[in-house]
Amino acid sequence: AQANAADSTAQAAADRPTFLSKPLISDIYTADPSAHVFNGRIYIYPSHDIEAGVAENDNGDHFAMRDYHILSMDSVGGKVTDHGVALDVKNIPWAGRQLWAPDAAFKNGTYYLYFPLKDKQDVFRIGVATSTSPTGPFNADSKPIPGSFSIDPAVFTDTDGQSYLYFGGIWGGQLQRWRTAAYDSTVAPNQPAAEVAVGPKVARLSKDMRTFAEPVKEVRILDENGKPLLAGDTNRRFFEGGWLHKYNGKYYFSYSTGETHYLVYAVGDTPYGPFTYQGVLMNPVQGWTTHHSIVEHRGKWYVFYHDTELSGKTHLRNVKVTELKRTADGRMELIEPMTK
Ligand code: FUB
Repeated sequence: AQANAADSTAQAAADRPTFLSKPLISDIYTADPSAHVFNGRIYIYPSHDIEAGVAENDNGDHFAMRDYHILSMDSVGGKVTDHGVALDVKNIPWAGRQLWAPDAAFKNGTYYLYFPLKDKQDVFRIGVATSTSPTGPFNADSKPIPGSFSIDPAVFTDTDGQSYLYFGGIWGGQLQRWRTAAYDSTVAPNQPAAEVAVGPKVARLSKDMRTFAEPVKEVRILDENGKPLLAGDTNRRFFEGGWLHKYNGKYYFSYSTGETHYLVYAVGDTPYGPFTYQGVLMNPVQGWTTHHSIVEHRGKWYVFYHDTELSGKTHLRNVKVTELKRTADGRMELIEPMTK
């Protein structure tokens, strides 16, 4: 019996995954890390996961987050500082529930925090809050951004100073319910496989960074033949968590494929696309979701992402970072986040 117990302990140890990177902090759960470099320092704008006691379902009700903490570090590998509560749902006038993945931007002396939140009608909208400090505290505008909907805002500021807000996520993120200008809660989460997949959205931001300067546009993601990706192409089509960065004059749009668990990317010639699918950037992590950002710091590029190493639970995640490497022609090298 003793030999059997030793065998099964050894087997359990052998079955445990080996992770590529360590959690950046372990005293709170964090996810969806949007990283930016402001004044030479790395700031991370993550979700703050909590055990809210809400049963798990396909709508993501168990992701019942209530505030944001901002993290910062001087450099990757350096000490990570948790700056405490930067924005609490109780201080957002239009709040219903669920503070999901945020992002941030800086313009003309002000820091802008963009956040998805369900309004009092249980419809996801995107709000904005401002601060004079990258770590807050942030003051939320009294209403969401007019015309905004769904989740996962990501701001990209181009070299000409124009800023764009990318957003959207299907299933619990409600993007599929906006096939027309009117919200329709009866639309099924999964589209018929042969339809063109619902795409993420983009709008240029006004100078005030609080409103859209133009009607919201669909971001088109094409295959190698110039055809739009189809809904049934679940290994490649957009699910949620879009991120835009520029490298060598090209625009890289990366995102999560959701239930197939990949981070993938597509490349285009303008911030609006169209973007042509290129391949997988990161293989599946431990946990159902992964959500990432890509940022350059001191001449190296990094991918911030999350998994569930600390908790083993889908809704209690921890943020991580790893270096992004590219081939000479600008392709991203595949990241393997764990060995099993
Ligand atoms: O954190 C809640 C949701 O999970 C995010 O908005 C998605 O991107 C996924 O990471």
